[in-house]
Amino acid sequence: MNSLQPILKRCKENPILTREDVPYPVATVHNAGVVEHNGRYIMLFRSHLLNGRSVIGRADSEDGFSFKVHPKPFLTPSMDGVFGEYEAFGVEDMRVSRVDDAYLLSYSAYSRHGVRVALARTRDFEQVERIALITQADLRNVVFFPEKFGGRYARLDRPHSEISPWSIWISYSPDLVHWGDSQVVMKPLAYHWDEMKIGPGAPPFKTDKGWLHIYHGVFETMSGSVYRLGAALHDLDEPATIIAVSDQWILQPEDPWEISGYVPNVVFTCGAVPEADGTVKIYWGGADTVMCAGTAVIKDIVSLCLSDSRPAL
Ligand code: BMA
Repeated sequence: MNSLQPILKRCKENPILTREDVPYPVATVHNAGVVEHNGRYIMLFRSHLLNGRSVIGRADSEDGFSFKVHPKPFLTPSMDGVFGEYEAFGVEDMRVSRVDDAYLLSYSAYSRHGVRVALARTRDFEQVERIALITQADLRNVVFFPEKFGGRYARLDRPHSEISPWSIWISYSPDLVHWGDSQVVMKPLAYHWDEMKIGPGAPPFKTDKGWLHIYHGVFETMSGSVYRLGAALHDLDEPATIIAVSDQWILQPEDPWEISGYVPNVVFTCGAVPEADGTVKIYWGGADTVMCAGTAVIKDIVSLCLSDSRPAL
């Protein structure tokens, strides 16, 4: 892979969604979960409101690249009960996974108590049912596997720690509410593009060689952090086992709207849509300001993981 023949090809219409496309006042459009539903692509994107707190908006598309935003936000902080207490500072970075006959929505819930992850569910993207706060503080970036393992749901997540660089963990649940059997599956690698911290990105999707997970990794430079995207393959039956992690990143900030914006030098994914033709559409926020998309051939990413692999732990 090199920048002349990238494995992940940027869409020439990038950025595909900006704040100018949103019919209510927002400062940014970024970090969106995306899923295919009834032949349409649904994007659930984060926006900073003009007070600096975030809400989730919805945009729909026929082709996965050209999106139209709904007139009202899809999810705003709850005003009631336990969700009201823990979402008061905003809702961020939603991921969407189809599991069984419903879509699971996980998002960061910010409050004066820290950041934790909430789980909601929808079947039609009209009615949204909040289910539970599924982590304590401080933890972000929950993505669900689309299938169960031994009857249990599985998720990847990213706890915060002062002892270890922030790493990717797996947890299981019989009912989506109670989670446990947690273990670390992948850690940042010293003096490497993801040495500072890593976190789950898009929900993993199935390939014939394993579950492919596009994650984010961060490197600290003299002028701040650089967020890039990488790829890891998890065992199909035992997702806690990582088969391979690509030594190289698959995307780094290069376009002007990735290098400069609300937070410079950031590409951050919350969603990828695998297609029947063997390609995958990958979506990322550029500089926490705009939404971008690109496509890759799935087997090229899998081959990169398998042919040029670094240790997971
Ligand atoms: C992370 C999260 C993301 C954000 C990224 C870059 O810590 O806050 O939502 O995209 O930083 O600013």
